[in-house]
Amino acid sequence: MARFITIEGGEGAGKSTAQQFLASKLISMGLSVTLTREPGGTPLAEELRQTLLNPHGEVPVEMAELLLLFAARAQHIAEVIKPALDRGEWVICDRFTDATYAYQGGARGMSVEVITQLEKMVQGALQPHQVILLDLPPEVGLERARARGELDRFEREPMAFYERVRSGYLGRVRTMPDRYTVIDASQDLQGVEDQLECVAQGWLAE
Ligand code: T5A
Repeated sequence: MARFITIEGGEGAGKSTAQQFLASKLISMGLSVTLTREPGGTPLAEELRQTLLNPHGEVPVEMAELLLLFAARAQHIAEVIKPALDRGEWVICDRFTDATYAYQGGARGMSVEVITQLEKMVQGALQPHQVILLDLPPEVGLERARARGELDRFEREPMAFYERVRSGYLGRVRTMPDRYTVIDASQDLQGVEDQLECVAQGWLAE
């Protein structure tokens, strides 16, 4: 049965690494898996990603940033996510709308009601079956991100911004606990992967 799984967390939390690990586990169990990411996932959405993450270009105003994220999402859902789910595949997406609530809602302070309206317009009934939240203190994740080279536009905010992102995610976990699996991402990679393996085994046992 098709499943839509999203992986969330702050900068450098280990989302891409976790995505690859989960995919290898699911594929070894005989499942078809589509890996994708947000913003991005289609040629047009990847162009919008470049615009959004560019640290040197014109800075989008908050509403433009929000609308560009949902424009990319609309394209991504129509071209990649829904077709893969319709084919019966598992879709593992590196970030989705929970990131919008955490970054644009929690950290930028944009209206949650506006985000919810856009979510309904763009997604209809589509929601992740499960969200994996890789939680860690922002300074740990930023250190990992910095070790990789030039920082994108979202990686140049003051520390308070990332604290609000983290609180935004954890606030959503408190209100919708069944939606999330929270993993302590500050532990070493082996520890994270052991927990992810348990999560994958649990899905397959359902
Ligand atoms: N955004 C996105 C919004 O504001 N709103 C939205 O709606 C959406 C969808 C996208 C940016 O867009 C913003 C948020 C983001 O800032 P991104 O590339 O998706 O950017 O996000 P980043 O967090 O910048 O992604 P990164 O690639 O930097 O981080 P990952 O994927 O979380 O981390 P990963 O797996 O690449 O790992 C980073 C490094 O840490 C190591 C890895 O080997 C790698 O070197 N690592 C570990 N080291 C030690 N212990 C562990 N447990 C480790 N796990 C990984």
